Formats: sequence, structure tokens, C-alpha cells
Amino acid sequence: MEMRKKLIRVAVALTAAVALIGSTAPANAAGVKGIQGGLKIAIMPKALNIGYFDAWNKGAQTACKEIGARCTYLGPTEATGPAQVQFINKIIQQKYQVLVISAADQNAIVPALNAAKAAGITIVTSDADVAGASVSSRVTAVLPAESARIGTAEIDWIAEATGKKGSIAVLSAAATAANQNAWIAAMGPYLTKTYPNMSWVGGTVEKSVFYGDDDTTKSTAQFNAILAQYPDVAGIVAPTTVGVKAAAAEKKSKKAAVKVTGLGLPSEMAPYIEDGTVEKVGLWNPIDLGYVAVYAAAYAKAGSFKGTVGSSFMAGSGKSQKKYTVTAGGITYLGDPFTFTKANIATFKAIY
Ligand code: RAM
Repeated sequence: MEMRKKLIRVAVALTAAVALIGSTAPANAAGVKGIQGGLKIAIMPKALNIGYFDAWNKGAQTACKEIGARCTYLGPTEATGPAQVQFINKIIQQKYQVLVISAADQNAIVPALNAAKAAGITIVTSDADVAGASVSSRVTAVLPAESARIGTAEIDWIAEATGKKGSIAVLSAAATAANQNAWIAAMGPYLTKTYPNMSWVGGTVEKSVFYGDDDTTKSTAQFNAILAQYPDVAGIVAPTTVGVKAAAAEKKSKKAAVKVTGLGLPSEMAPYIEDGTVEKVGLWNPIDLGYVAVYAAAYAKAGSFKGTVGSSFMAGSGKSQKKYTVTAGGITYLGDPFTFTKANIATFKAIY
């Protein structure tokens, strides 16, 4: 049964990837009914030079081609709110019409987003949202899956790796990121309830989180800090593609016994999965996430999609259209994450 589910997931991922590739094919400038052509759109990651966001942007650019928009991928080189604010201010000055953004800081960017909104810019967050109290600054948040599903899945992976025993720590991204924090919040109670022989290195989940800020050097240092502070740590969960890759690389070079899992980009994690450094990681398809976010934003710009709970929009053109509906909190979900092991990594690493 489990195997069957996995196979179905792989098949779905492949179909999605093929659908995306197929829809980029027409060489002549596209256009989608109900969307104004020539929109000036900014696609802003938490930070540049992160493989995950390159994939996210790839999906966004595909959608941009289909709708005939002019899309620019821009943002800071460090994943912080203040660094993003400078770029939000720039896109206001440069009269962009739409902003698709992954919030590096759920609070610090909100005043700048509100200024952008007041200047007529339509905003959709994607990947990482603003804080619950500030959701009126964006139309919708296009997120991968419900936070609890992502957080608890990661706990299952680390439990599988450690044989359901021992103490664990979290190697996160930035302390200000809404996405990582929501996943981590779901991990605490789930571990206690589901794995009685497992515990947190610091006693509680809150006291067991180390922040690598989506920076490879900092993440590597934090991995070593965990090992230095808790030499008996059985497992490290890294809910960030940058963190889990740094942890895998450092585990390998130090020949550390600690088990590592988290949210990894298959193309980056493949060497560590193939050589057995890491047994399993998981992730959704960031290409799809960026693709869907651009459609949400473009229909919002047109006024036909308002982002209210229960409202919906179609992502895609021609036959490959798919409907997405807004749920509580103004959030649009993509779907459950996939998992990657030696058995399927070769297939996934070729996609993203
Ligand atoms: C990093 C970023 C991103 C997150 C992934 C899993 O690339 O922090 O926001 O969604 O990891």
C-alpha cells in the first residue's frame, strides 16, 4: 500500500513536470484569457543564489511566458526582512504592477508591502507568508501544504532514521520566517504524542532549534554547534533546503553518526542519498509553487480573483489548467510533499 502511494506520487510529479515543460513549448508570445498582457511582475525570493528559489523562479517564468508578462527575478543575497525591504522599495519606484514574494521575515517587510499595495501593486506571497495579523497586505499566500503535515512528516522521517529513539534538534533557516516556524510548531506536540522514546535535546522543541539563516556557512557552523553542545544527539531535522544540504555535507566530512533529514531539493541532495549519508528527505515541487503563484497574482491584478476564502482561480493555459481554491487564512495550498530515497532520487533529481 505504502509503495503504491509512493508510485502514484511519483507519477503525479512526473505528469506535473511534463505538463509544465509542455506548456512552455509554444514559441510565439502567449496570452491567457482574462489576464492583461505585458504585466510587469517582480519575483522576489527570500534570497538569491538558493537552488530551491531558482526552481521556484523557473516555474514563475514559465507562467510569465504563458500569460505574456515581463517578469524579473530580483532580491537580496541574504535572507532577511530589512534586505528584502530595500528591493520592495525599488519595485515601487520602478512601477512594477505585481509582486510575488517569499517573505524572509513575516513582520519586517509588512510596512513596505503595505506601501507597495497603496502604490497599486498586487501582492501574492508564495512559499513563506506574512504574519497572521498582516494578511491583508497580500491577496493570497500560495503555500505547499498545511504546516502541520509538513512538520509531522519530518518527524516521521527522523524517527524512521533513528529507530524511533534518542534526542533530536532542529537546524532551521531564519528565526523570522513564518514557514519554518509553523512547521517547527507542529513538530513539538507530534513528537511527544507519537514517539515516546524520543525527546528534544533542549527539553522542548523551542529550546532545540538552531538557526542557519538559509546561509551555507552559518548552517554548517550551527550543525557543528549542535554536535558540540549535545554530543549524544541522535538526529537533526533541517526544514530548509540550504540547512539540510549543509548538514549532509558536514555529516559526511566529519563522519558524524547523527542522522539527518528535512526538506531537501532532490538535485542537491542526490549525492548524499545515493551514497547513504542521508536515507530520506522530502519536498514539494517548487517549480509548481512559483507557477501557481504567478497565475494567482495575475488574476488578482485583473480583479477576477479576490483571494477571499472559498474563491478560486485556474493555473495554467489550454488543457493543462488546474483549479486552486483559497482556504482559511487566505491560503492556497499546492499539495503534500514527496519523499526521496535511493529508490526514486534518480527520477526526481532530473526534475528539480
Ligand atoms: C529554503 C527556504 C524556503 C523553504 C525551503 C524548504 O529553500 O527557507 O523558504 O521553503 O528551504
